[in-house]
Amino acid sequence: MNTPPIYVTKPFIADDDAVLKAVTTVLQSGQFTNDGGQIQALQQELINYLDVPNISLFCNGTIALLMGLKALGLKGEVITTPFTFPATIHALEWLGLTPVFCDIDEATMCIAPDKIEALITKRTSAILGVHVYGMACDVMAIQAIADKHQLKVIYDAAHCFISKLHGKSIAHYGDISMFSFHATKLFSTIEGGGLVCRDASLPEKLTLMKNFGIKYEGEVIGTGLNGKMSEFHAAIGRVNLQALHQEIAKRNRVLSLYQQYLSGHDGIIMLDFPAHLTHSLQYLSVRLMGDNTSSKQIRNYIYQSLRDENIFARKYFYPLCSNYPCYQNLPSASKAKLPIANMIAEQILCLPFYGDLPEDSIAKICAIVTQYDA
Ligand code: T4K
Repeated sequence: MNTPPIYVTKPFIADDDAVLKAVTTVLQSGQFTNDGGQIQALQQELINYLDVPNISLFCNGTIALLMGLKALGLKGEVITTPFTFPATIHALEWLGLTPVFCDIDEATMCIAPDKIEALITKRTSAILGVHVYGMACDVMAIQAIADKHQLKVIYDAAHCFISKLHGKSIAHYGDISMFSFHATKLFSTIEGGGLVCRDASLPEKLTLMKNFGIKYEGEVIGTGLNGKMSEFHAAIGRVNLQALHQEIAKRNRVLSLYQQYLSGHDGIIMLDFPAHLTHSLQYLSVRLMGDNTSSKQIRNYIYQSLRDENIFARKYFYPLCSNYPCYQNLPSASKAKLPIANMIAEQILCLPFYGDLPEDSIAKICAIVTQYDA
């Protein structure tokens, strides 16, 4: 095969000179990690960019989520969605919390608020929603349920760095929101993650937790781990943040080309962002319909047809977390209780989506995708 591969994404990074200069600055400073100047600067720049009250930085999104859940002191059961990346559910399991799977809403593919209350027990301590692909959970309905039952609300906002809901960053909703700054994310520190907290006292607690619980030299005041972001990652993040507007403009162009090429095909459903939610520009997912029995087959044919052309779409998030061997025996994991999630996981395909994707590649991808929906 001669054509170069096209992957689901291509990491966005600022130009080489800016990155090398940033790395050199860290090298010359002699401070490579442990809460140095780059971390402090990136933290403030992100607070300004997102217009959020605080942000704590971590070595990746998974550890950020794990530490956020721990900082909230959750116990027992957490109601969550099966339609997510494994990290979301594993973070619960690693803390000894029991995930209770709730079905998803067909339009948003996020946790279905009308199905949450039936799952609440005396052991429930929180609701963990995922803003899948940047579609927002119904944050108002979820908060109302949480208030009524005195539950915490955590959002996995890994896909939503630039998402604005009702005019403000999506991280304003819930007790804690987690961003991933992985290389595959729109804004990246190569590996990295961030937590935005409603409770203004939590960031200080998190600073201790991600540094072994060390307050001062010789004084450990709690159980901590190592969740720190390095100075190199922070420095690269800073130059990426400055250049991000370029990638955002390019992705908007790619998005509108996909919209043009895929419009008019009833069997291909693109994400429908409501007026009060900005597009996250993170994934280009399509739901491939067909009749009830054939949608999985169609999705898999298209996936394979693309691969045959060296184009690597992804089935995020198939299989569902509730169908993994480590979770499938949970009472809430039964397929009969999660009909929408099980259906959508077999229909979804994330197509290549990044700023430098050329129009002829988009046209080729869409020609393959639409061949089953004449
Ligand atoms: N919650 C949610 C809802 C998430 O989606 C994620 C991560 C997390 C939590 C956890 O956040 P982190 O702890 O990762 O910060 C990728 C990413 O590794 C993962 O961050 C992301 N979600 C997930 C949806 O996608 P994989 O297993 O698909 O990665 P991989 O290596 O197959 O990469 C996908 C494609 O990207 C490759 O086919 C090629 C391209 N690529 C990737 C990398 C890493 C590159 O071109 N260059 C690269 O350096 O998980």
